[in-house]
Amino acid sequence: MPDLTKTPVTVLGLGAMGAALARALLAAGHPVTVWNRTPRRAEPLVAAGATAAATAAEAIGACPLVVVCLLDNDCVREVLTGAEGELPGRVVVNLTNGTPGQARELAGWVGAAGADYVDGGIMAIPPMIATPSALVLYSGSAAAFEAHRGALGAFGEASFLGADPGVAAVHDLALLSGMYGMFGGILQAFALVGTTGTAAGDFAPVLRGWLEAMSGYIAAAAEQIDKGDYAIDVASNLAMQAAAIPNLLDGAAEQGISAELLAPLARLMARRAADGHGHEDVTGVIELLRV
Ligand code: FVH
Repeated sequence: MPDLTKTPVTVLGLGAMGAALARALLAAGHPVTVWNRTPRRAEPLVAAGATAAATAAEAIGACPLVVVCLLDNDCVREVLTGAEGELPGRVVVNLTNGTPGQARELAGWVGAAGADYVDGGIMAIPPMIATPSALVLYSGSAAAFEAHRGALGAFGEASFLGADPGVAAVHDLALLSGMYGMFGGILQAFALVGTTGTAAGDFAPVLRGWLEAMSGYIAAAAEQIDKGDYAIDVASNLAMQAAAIPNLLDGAAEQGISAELLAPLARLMARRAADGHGHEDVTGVIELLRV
């Protein structure tokens, strides 16, 4: 049974993530109204206690807090445009992945339609929602975030990053950039070692141990970047690394593996070393990213 003292919440979008968000709100006792383009996806949530709305407009009209989690921000704009008349007085929390520019544009559009806007980035996969490992980044209307901090806390740790609606997306994309860089390296490693007949499962603990040992680079790089000094505490200088990294490309080619994931980084390292920074750390490559 929903707790009638808790804020009623609408969830638009019942894909893997939207459904997990709706379930978390139900588990926290909120009355929940759901809408999805394909209505049958609402059925398990209705069985769990949610109310299904026939249209997005009906769903938005049902609750003061509207959580949106669709495939992309084109869908969000399309769905909200069709329900614009119900927006005045609502708080829209958009947890759809997107760019900072999209978030700022949506904030302006939603604001002009009479609703408060908070953008969000979910740093979790659906099974992590409502566990202590889930982090959700928010930015936009501080008053709207504070008013609904309790409900948003149902998803996991809620971190508010400021009034610029684009900031949460920047942090989200930065964290995902780190993740995809790691994924790329991991795939390259498995592909390369697989050419020797080594099973991925056998290599996995070795790779994990190595990456964990190298994770200290995050803090070391942060210190160099914040000081703007890439020559401090250099354990393995760029000249050495720039000389070694072609071996990663050439060795992959010898083994019949593409090195296209690594080639751009190798090019930047060579450029930075050729620019006279060989005595510094690889961290200085960040200067070439600041175009
Ligand atoms: N799942 C994850 O691991 C990540 C974790 C971090 C955050 N992302 C972002 O969350 C958004 C939604 O992701 P999702 O996992 O729920 O995605 P799907 O399961 O593919 O569901 C997509 C929903 O979007 C609806 N939809 C698609 N196109 C339209 C449209 N033109 N009009 C209205 N709704 C649309 C779709 O509806 P249907 O196909 O069931 O009718 C789903 O509800 C996303 O930004 C991730 O990057 C997830």
